[in-house]
Amino acid sequence: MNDFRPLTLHVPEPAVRPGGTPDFSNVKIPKAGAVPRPEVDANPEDIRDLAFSIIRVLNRAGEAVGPWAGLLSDEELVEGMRNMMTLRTFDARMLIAQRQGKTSFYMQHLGEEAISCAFRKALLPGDMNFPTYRQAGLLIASGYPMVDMMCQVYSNSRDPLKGRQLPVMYSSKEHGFFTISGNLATQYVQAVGWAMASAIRNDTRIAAAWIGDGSTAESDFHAALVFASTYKAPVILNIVNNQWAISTFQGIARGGAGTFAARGLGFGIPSLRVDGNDYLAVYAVAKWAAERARRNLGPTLVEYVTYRAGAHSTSDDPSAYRPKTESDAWPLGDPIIRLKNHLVIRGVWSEERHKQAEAEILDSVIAAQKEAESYGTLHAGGKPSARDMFEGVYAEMPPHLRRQRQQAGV
Ligand SMILES: Cc1ncc(C[n+]2csc(CCOP(=O)(O)OP(=O)(O)O)c2C)c(N)n1
Ligand SMILES: [Mg+2]
Repeated sequence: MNDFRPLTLHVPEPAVRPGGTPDFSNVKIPKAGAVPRPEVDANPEDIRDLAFSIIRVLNRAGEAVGPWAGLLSDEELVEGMRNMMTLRTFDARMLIAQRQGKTSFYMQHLGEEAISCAFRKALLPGDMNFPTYRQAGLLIASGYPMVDMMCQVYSNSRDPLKGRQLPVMYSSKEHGFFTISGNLATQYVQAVGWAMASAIRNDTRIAAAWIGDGSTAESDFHAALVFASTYKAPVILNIVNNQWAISTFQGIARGGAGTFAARGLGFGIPSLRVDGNDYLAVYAVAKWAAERARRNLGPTLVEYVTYRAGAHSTSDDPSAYRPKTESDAWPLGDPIIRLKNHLVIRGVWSEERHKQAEAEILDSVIAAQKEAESYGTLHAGGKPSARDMFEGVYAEMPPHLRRQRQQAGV
């Protein structure tokens, strides 16, 4: 016998549940421009604070302020705006297509467009992303044909992946977009391995790993950080903290660390938090991290603070686990509206121009969709050939597969 009380576990709970008033008082937001910009070769010990703050460039008035501002030209920012608007329009059309039964599944980026679109600009040709399913902006911002993306979503006769992947799990070596795996976090170790291989070959190409807040709870995440830290691999370790992992709030995977960025500190990896809804801040931080990797200074961990405004996927109903108005209460706003306000202040955008761009983009997305649908959708028209499933795995087809192909008569 002893005097101890029975042990209990601590199970974190989200601040509010459906029916409650949204509460983001736990998200401490510094003023835009307030966080210093260290040299890329700063001693990691001296910049630990960056893991607990939020780097922001665009202020409430839409001005770009502080030491992380001033890196992009008017033309580049307008291009960024169009990329984000294209991604949002693409998402909206594919969501409807899923409801119409033209595809089985879709995942949208609503509210997170700035992250993948701005990050892509900081990379060079040959660099490789190891993305999750919520970074299609990497493809859009690199000029990957939208028709090919749609054909993948429809699993039709022109699907570049021949029906082998779940919709939205794209792959394009040429566009620096490694094949997406549905097994969360596996891409994190692969990214670090790819980066190490690049260094072993004395190449100059760098890698970018991507993961969601929830998936950082996977052991692959931690294994990747060990290798990246020990060998100073040329990799950018991105964590997209969109507050939710399907119905699980970020407090579960975050644990006691305070922030996701703080995870990097125990590995001696410079770790930054950035406003994920601020196109300029995302670009500035990505550029800083890319320079570190390219100058052989090693990995950088970046936490993008954002909010998943849409459902997790077309199979999810967020009203079951969070207040309906929560996304309106998100204090970092909407990335498209924020960049729009900034462009208006710079004198290179206007309400009319915005409406015109929306109409043009919608026209081009609809045109791409018409073309993609002419090659088939889930239940109608062309499909990948059954013969395709025997191709592309072995350099020379083994006899047992040849026999199976003959039996299938394809
Ligand atoms: C290893 C593994 N476990 C669970 C799942 C099921 N699953 C798919 S997405 C997801 C949530 C991931 O949340 P997060 O990492 O925050 O990314 P987000 O969807 O918010 O972008 C889960 C649990 C899976 N695909 N793989
Ligand atoms: Mg998440």
